[in-house]
Amino acid sequence: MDLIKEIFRGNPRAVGRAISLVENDGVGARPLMKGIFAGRKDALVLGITGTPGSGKSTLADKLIGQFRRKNKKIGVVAVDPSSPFTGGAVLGDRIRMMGHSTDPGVFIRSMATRGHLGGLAKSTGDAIAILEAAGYDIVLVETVGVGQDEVEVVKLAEFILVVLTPATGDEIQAFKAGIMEIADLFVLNKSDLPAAEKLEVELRAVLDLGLKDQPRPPVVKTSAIEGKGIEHLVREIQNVVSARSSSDRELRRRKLLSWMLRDIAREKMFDWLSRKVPKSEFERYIDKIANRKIDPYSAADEIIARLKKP
Ligand SMILES: Nc1nc2c(ncn2[C@@H]2O[C@H](COP(=O)(O)OP(=O)(O)OP(=O)(O)O)[C@@H](O)[C@H]2O)c(=O)[nH]1
Ligand SMILES: [Mg+2]
Repeated sequence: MDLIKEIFRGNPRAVGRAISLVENDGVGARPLMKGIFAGRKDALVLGITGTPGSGKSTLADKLIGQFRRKNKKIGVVAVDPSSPFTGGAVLGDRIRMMGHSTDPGVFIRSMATRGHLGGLAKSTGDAIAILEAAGYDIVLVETVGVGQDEVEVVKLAEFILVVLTPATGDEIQAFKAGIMEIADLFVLNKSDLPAAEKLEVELRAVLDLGLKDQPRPPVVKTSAIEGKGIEHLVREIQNVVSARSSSDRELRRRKLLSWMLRDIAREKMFDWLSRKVPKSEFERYIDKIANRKIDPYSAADEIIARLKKP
């Protein structure tokens, strides 16, 4: 089948095949993405991040339900950075959103790291673009917010929800670095648990300290498992999004695209480098570094200098 044409027609099988192709960086992946970008529409891309087990998938499931009531088509990309060994988490994500698996307005896909570092962000970015091309109005990206890689992935979203729960105590401390700054909204999930009030007080205190001169992102309490607070959450998301001026949105888009371009360029440079510099040369440098004959920075400079020579 003509994959690009079928994607633009919204054929979910074509979408699935295209995502597999970019995930494996298979033959045809690059021309495919060129075709996709040429006619892409913009969806609202929502990132959901938070510690393992904070209820991201349960929340995504409830958000899907809410958006479907508004007749929006939803694509979900659940990213599992820790694979290939933890099929369990991905399976859990799938099961938790199973209620929507037969709905043609919903497309759910999990993705795992196959290749090198950074590859995940690239293939997730491609998957988002494919879903946008297929006409999904909203794309949810679920990722565990722990490592740098995951932060990179969630930055692909134009609106980031950070999920906290009272179940894990030092979460707020951990989140202060990195994730805190990129949150557009905080979800206090599992608010049915006793320590929810305490967490809210702590979070607001941290936000007051950390974000002195900036507007505080909204904090919304939910109990995803009971479906509580979801309507409020959707309203808050819409409030923040619609309060953004079109120039704000444009700026954000450009930031994402420039970040994506850099990522692709970096990857291509690295491919090129790996082809130009034989493995044996790398090995020789590694020996020298190990024997303290040279430091890695100077070694990298030497390799680059050699490549620059005509
Ligand atoms: N008490 C309570 N439990 C919840 C709530 N939301 C989710 N859970 C439970 O928390 C567990 C983890 O939920 P998931 O939705 O899989 O969490 P997740 O963040 O997607 O987990 P990973 O993808 O593995 O990181 C499940 O047992 C859920 O039933 C909630 O609002 N209250
Ligand atoms: Mg999950």
